[in-house]
Amino acid sequence: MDTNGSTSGNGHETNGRAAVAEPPHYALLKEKIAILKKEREAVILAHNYQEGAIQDVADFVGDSLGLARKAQGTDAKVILFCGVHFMAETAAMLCPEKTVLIPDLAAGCSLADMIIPEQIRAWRAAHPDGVVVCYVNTSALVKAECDYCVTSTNGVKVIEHIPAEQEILFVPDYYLGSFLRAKTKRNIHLWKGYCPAHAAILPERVDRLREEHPEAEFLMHPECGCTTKQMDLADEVLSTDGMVQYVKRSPAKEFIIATETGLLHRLRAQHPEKAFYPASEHAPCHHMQRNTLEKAFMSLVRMQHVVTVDPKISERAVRPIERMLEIV
Ligand code: CIZ
Repeated sequence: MDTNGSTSGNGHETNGRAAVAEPPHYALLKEKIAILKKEREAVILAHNYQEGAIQDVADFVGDSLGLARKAQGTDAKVILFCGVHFMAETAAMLCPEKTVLIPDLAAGCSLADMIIPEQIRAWRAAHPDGVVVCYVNTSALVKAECDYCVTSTNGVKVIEHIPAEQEILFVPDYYLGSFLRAKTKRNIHLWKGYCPAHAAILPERVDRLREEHPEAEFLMHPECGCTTKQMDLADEVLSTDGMVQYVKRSPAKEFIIATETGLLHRLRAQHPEKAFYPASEHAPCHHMQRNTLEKAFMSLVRMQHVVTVDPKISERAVRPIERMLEIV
């Protein structure tokens, strides 16, 4: 497998956690997926939060921005998108000529569900001069109402690109929005959405881990809610790909990672000599976990589940995404 997002995990990582063996049938399933992928002329894109076995069969593992770029750049006919629905929608909008599949159609996003188009229209009406900036964790229907899209990797750059005097309405993640407001010192109004997986990361456990591993660097995702008071204590506040890049550069040997636990697979596979401690054992995203290796296999067998976006919605929803891609 690739690359920048490459992993070579075997399900036996020990750096920072007990070894967990993969089910015995996974080896055969991985071989079958590799054969089917060729037959279907497919590429497999997997988000950093996907389970390790899916990351292992992927051609590219990354964050939503990296995956969107890979989707745009591939000449494969089929994209098996192992992530959640809004990410597959983005790939479908950027590559309307390709078939985009998702292993489980119910792999959604609780954060994205915290705002609907009518609420954006009402908020805009109350702030007629406001520019609406959405986090990538939003449905195509919501993106169609927005001016700019951001990811946690590029949020600061995109906000800084917007004229300084402009009032900004940020949806849906309150904590990422607070982080961007603190970083850019801009006039940003915040929607009060949050990610339940990141909300499950409790400051008490972070405090305990920091005591147990005083040499460890503490890397925190900006979606973390309860740990917001610890932002000042974090060595870095970073997106998932930001964490991957940071760990590569850092001489530290131990890290406390405050984000969805799927990222640990990639970090451990890339740095078997370093130890990674999850800031919460309870931070898997249940939507991400709906995709399994079996379902990825069945997706390629049955060419299911095809993700499409109504062209009238897509025409509007793709604009904030393209604006973002032009800036970063
Ligand atoms: O942009 C993404 O992929 C998300 C949702 C998180 C991150 O930090 O990578």
